[in-house]
Amino acid sequence: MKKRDHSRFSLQLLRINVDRAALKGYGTPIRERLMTDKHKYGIKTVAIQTGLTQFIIRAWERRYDVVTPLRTETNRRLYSDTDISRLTLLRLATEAGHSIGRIAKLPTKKLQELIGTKGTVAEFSGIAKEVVSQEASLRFYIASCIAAVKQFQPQALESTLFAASVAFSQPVFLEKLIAPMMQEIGNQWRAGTLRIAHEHLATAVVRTLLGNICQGSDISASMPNLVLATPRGQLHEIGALIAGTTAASEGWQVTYLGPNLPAEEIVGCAAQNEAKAIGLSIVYPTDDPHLANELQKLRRGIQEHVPLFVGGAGALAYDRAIRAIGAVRINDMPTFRTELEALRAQQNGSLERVRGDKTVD
Ligand code: B12
Repeated sequence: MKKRDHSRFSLQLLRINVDRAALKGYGTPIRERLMTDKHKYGIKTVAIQTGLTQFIIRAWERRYDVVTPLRTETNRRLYSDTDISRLTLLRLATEAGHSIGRIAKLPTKKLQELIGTKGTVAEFSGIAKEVVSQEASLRFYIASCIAAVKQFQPQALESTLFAASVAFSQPVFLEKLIAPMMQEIGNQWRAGTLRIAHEHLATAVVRTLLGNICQGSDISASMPNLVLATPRGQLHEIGALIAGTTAASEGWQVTYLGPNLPAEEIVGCAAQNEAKAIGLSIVYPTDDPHLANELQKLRRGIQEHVPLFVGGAGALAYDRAIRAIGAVRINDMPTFRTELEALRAQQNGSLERVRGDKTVD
């Protein structure tokens, strides 16, 4: 059974690339650009890669001359990697609140500064190079996401997250972008700079995106099943979804049940699915007197050999109850990945042994 590529769910690799011509300023003559920069993308592809609509791209070209695509004999527009980079930067800058009219003519470097991605520009002899460090890039994606949330723009949040899911590996996307972004939203909510409505909008978009990734991927009957939920009384589910997405990329078939599930429901699903493991997320509250009892019910209901993993910011508070039922408390995603991998290897091993025995028979 193959593990999935961490960037498997990406439709196309969107990278913030720039060529030497772009670094010198965008106004390089067309003939020179032709020699250095291949114009090979139609407007549909550019729209997917930049997160802009075709309508906006045409309007920005017409009104602000933001890029100058070449034309085929049949008058179709053809864009280059540099055009895609520039349009992406313009989108992020406008989503961060800058007016397109004011920034349309800025050179690429200035645009990067504007959205906080001023990194060391790697100068190589090739054409397309990554221009921003991963950290800087993550910062601007998080900033753009929060800007979209502040403006109540779910589509902008969705397309920025989509672009980020393409730009980074899955562990980086989940743990260095989604998790800190949600934490930042929580901090701003507590500080009063974001409203509950902002947090709800962000949660809805993130929930749909992660839900689609973790449930919508190639499901094969041979993949072991992991049932994931949050126990009764626990309403925070993004951590569980991050764990589910991680498990899916490790080759598990994930059945995500959502938040606030009574133990008997988790047990029923695990039995029907012949689950090979169960994952729970605990965040808040951290002093629920009923939770230990829920955990015990769960342990009693599932088969002895099925491991139970418990993660989440609030799990430590229930450490005793977790130990008492022989569950494994997980502190970080790399550990979860290692545990899942070991479990799968162990199960593959016993399968091989069973097959071996049958051959002897
Ligand atoms: C979104 C949100 C909500 C949403 C949740 C919606 C949903 N469908 O999930 C709603 C609106 C319901 C909500 C409600 C409340 N919330 Co709230 N919420 C948040 C917020 C902003 C994001 C939560 C989140 O997604 N975090 C990001 C995830 C990625 O972090 P995580 O869960 O810890 O997961 C990480 C790891 O722990 C691990 N992990 C998690 N689970 C699992 C499972 C397994 C198996 C594994 C291996 C790993 C793992 O993976 C993740 C990546 O590293 C947080 C802010 C924050 N700092 O988290 C506040 C926060 C958790 N909420 C808080 C509070 C106070 C509340 C309310 C009491 C507010 C109120 N006054 O009503 C209620 C409580 C409701 C209830 N009865 O439980 C506080 C909790 C403080 C505390 N611990 O004491 C926080 C921290 C906000 C804050 N800064 O004050 N909230």
